[in-house]
Amino acid sequence: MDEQHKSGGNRKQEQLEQFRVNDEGQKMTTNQGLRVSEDEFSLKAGERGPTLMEDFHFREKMTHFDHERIPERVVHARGFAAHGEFELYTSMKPYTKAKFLQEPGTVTPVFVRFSTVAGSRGSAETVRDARGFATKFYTEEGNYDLVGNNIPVFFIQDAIKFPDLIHALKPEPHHEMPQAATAHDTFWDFVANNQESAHMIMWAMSDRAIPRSFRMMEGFGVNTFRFVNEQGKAHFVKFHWKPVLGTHSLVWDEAQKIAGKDPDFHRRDLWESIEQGNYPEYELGVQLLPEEDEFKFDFDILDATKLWPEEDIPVQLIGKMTLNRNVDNVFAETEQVAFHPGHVVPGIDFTNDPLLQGRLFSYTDTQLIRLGGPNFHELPINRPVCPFHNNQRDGYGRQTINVGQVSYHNNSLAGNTPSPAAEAEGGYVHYQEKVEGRKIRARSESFKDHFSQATLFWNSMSLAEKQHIIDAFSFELGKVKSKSVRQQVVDMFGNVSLKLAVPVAEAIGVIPPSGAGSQSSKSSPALSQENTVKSPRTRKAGVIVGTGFDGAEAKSVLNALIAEGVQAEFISDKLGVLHGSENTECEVVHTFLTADSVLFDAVYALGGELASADSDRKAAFFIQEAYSHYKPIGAAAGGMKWLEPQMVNSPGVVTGVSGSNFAASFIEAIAAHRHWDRA
Ligand code: HDE
Repeated sequence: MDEQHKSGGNRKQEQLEQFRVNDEGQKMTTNQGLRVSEDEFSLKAGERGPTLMEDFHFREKMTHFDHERIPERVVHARGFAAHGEFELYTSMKPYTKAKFLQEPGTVTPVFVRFSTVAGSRGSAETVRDARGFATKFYTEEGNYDLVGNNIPVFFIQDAIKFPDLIHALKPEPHHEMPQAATAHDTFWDFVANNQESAHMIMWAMSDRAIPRSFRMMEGFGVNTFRFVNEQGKAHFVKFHWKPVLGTHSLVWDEAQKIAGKDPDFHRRDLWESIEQGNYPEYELGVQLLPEEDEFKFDFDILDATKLWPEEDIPVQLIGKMTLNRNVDNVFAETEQVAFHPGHVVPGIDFTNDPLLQGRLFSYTDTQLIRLGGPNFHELPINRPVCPFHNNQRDGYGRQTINVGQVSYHNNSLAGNTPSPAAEAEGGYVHYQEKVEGRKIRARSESFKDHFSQATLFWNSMSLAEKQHIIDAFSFELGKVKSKSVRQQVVDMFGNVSLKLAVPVAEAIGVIPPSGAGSQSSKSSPALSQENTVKSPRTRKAGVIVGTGFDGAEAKSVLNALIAEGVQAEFISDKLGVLHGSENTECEVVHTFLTADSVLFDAVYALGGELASADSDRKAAFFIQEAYSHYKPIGAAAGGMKWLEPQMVNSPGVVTGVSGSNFAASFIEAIAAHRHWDRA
């Protein structure tokens, strides 16, 4: 194996380095390289006179500025990205000949963009929505894009319905409201009249749609792909990303408040984690299905509204991705990156999944308008790390200088090159699946069950998760003005479970559905976040502190927290250094004005004197709000004064004397993420 590749000597970073420019310490020039002598005043006819046409510096500067914006993505406009590496643990040789999946230890540079779907580029990040999870692997055989979401299924079964779905989901066209939200009439009208959406809606109404962090969400390829090995044998494959920190969510009230307090909450979390060296990690999983087993399930494996239950088809973890470098420039990298599920390498192929088939058209098409022409593959972030040669030429912004006379094939003047490569030379050969049929606009009967897996998802949820789903439906439909649409949706979800539909109907003033509802009791424990990894690492604890705090307690508790990877930040009524007993001091980095409990995972009430009774009220409110969001709260001694009596002894509230096992219990409470049994 190429040594550089094996060690991960990140070839993509080396390539990008050639394009990075640091302007610091340099003289200012025009784009032509001419040094500029004055940048404050335009060239005028007299000090109080009109600006002259001749002022090329003014014209260049202003023209460039006037053209700075490009269209935002039609979906997934709001996103944030990072660089990293993927290292293979387990050879996939028996299943695929993809080179980057052959030898354990192989390291491939990656670029990952996370996004919301509905909102525009400046929208808040903690809205209820699916999240995009798109990964570009810069492999030796060309770029491979795994363009996934954090939800394993999709709203529709056939790509032709995508424009309808998105029109219904985006702000309503007559008044352009609401922004980045599905809680409006057209979205729910679409749902009720396109019932294939039932399963995805269950996920969208669940906690999955309000992730705590990009670092704590799963990713899924959604569509069914195909692995093809050296011998030409194929397996169906579904891709998964499993976050090492587990899959965790916010609560809805908190998510809404964060949207105002810090609309950049998710990108800030990703950015800061990488800057601090807390590199986000995800394991890559595959579910593999031999072609012979295609028809062995009670759902169609090509239907993107269905998942493959992990208990039936296990997820094999084959490698790990680590995000270890922030971008240098969001526009150049995050905005200009162009993903496409059709960017594949030998050994990875498509299936007849009708959603995937349509995606294969849409992504390049959209880049042409968004990135302004056919040469977007030349942008530094999109360039493969291997050479590329063909007879494509010209177009806006062309950068490559193709030398020579010949730009066609077949030719004799260039020895008939560039020439197609044989399969053995790495030429991509499409899997020779046999297909036959009449030309027909129809959907297979095998795609017609829209409710069984929606019920499977419901059955798999814990009690708390079920209640969150009921609350989410009640919120969303509560914002729908059309009573008819509300009724239709409730009737539709009566097919999933009456335990869901009846309380929702009651909450939104429509008639509860009659009928038996689903009788299925099948569940898939892997779907519940109750069963995810629990870890205190990288959790953020807000430490409420005043002057004269207990220095001994602070030292012992904070050292214990930090040792487990918890990040502690001091909050008080003013910024600056505060002194505690035993010659201790701490630096307050947030005030009750600048911080809010929704921006923390846990609160530690350390104690000390605040400046006024008003500050004490603010400290108490901070804790109350965290409590209402089921967050862990710790108060050993001095901080007890800010806790309400009913909090003491309730789940996830750790009190006690410092020096006992207070710190250990508090850390355990932080790892648990939220304490739903508090309700
Ligand atoms: Fe996309 N999708 N999509 N999508 N999608 C786009 O491409 C489309 C679908 C996903 O961070 C667009 O470059 C169609 C499923 C992500 O840059 C566009 C259909 C999944 C991103 C497009 C789907 C996705 C996009 C808009 C139905 C999960 C953001 C901008 C057949 C597997 C990538 C762009 C990034 C972006 C089309 C459905 C994931 C218009 C037609 C299912 C993560 O081409």
